[in-house]
Amino acid sequence: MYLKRFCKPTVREALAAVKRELGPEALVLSTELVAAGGWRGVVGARDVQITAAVDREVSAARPTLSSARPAAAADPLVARLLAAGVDRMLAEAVVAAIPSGERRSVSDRRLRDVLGAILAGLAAEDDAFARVEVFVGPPGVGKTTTIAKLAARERAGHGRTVGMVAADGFRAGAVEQLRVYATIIGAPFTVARTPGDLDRVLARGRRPMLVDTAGRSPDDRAVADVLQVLGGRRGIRTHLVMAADTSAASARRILAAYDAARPERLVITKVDEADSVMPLLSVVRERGLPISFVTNGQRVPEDVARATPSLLASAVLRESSSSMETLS
Ligand SMILES: Nc1nc2c(ncn2[C@@H]2O[C@H](COP(=O)(O)OP(=O)(O)OP(=O)(O)O)[C@@H](O)[C@H]2O)c(=O)[nH]1
Ligand SMILES: [Mg+2]
Repeated sequence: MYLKRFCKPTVREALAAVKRELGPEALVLSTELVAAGGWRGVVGARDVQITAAVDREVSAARPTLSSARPAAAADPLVARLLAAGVDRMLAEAVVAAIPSGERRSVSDRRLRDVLGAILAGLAAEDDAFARVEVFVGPPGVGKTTTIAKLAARERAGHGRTVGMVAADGFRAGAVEQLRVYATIIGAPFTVARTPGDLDRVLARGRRPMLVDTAGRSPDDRAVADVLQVLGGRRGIRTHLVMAADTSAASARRILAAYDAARPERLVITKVDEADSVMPLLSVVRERGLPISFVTNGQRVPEDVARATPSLLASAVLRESSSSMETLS
């Protein structure tokens, strides 16, 4: 057996290189995200590293890699799931759930269903908005855009109006962005410039309110004040927003940083831009934090959906997310 590693910016390119060099019968043994080489690595980019094998004589020019894990080759279905970007633990769980007699000819659809069933506990599947839904998270992950998508959908799809609240009054630009959306959508819009303001707004409103916060460190005094007001009220559901391509280490750091906000839900954004949501999902599985919404593009309001088991499975398997609208 001849083994070789391929490092490319995307899974697609890595698989193409495997095919080109080893031929179509090559077997993928493992897929991992590794730091990219050269300047891309310096700026934090990651490559996909695929270890593949082909059943032929080892030539002198192509030494065997001693570190490859032969166990994966033992089950072609595990290898197929690893190649699709699923992590090893999950891949093994999926395979264990499929009777051995069926494993040879299992369809993509069946794999997605089994994976969905395993991930089902992660889909929050809330059926309505809480009276106050707050969105917190690092800068630029898509908090404001997600709120706009949700408010616009509620208006267009159900004829219901939800209020939009900018709790980050200390940043003029961010407030204006939400105000413009609120005007277009026709949603009531309030700016809470101080924690006292926010307290009054939350006490007053009866319809569901979507509260936007600044993408700043939760250690920031102003953010901490906002979180304190929110933490003291009932009927509030806090969503931590993270981008789909967040690494496992960053996800752990962000979860720790936003612990004070007591997030009860996770929103995963920018699935369309991510090579893999697997590192983030692995951490979320450890924590058992239910996922409320998934976003997969910049379009308001189209590119958002409530997380369902099948949507999460599709995101892991990097299936076309065009099915998102029908799933929401
Ligand atoms: N490709 C893609 N882009 C997205 C998605 N969601 C949001 N964006 C883009 O990400 C950028 C930042 O979005 P915002 O909604 O302003 O992010 P934010 O978290 O409110 O940012 P701050 O308020 O600065 O912390 C915008 O250009 C959005 O269009 C998504 O699902 N996919
Ligand atoms: Mg914002």
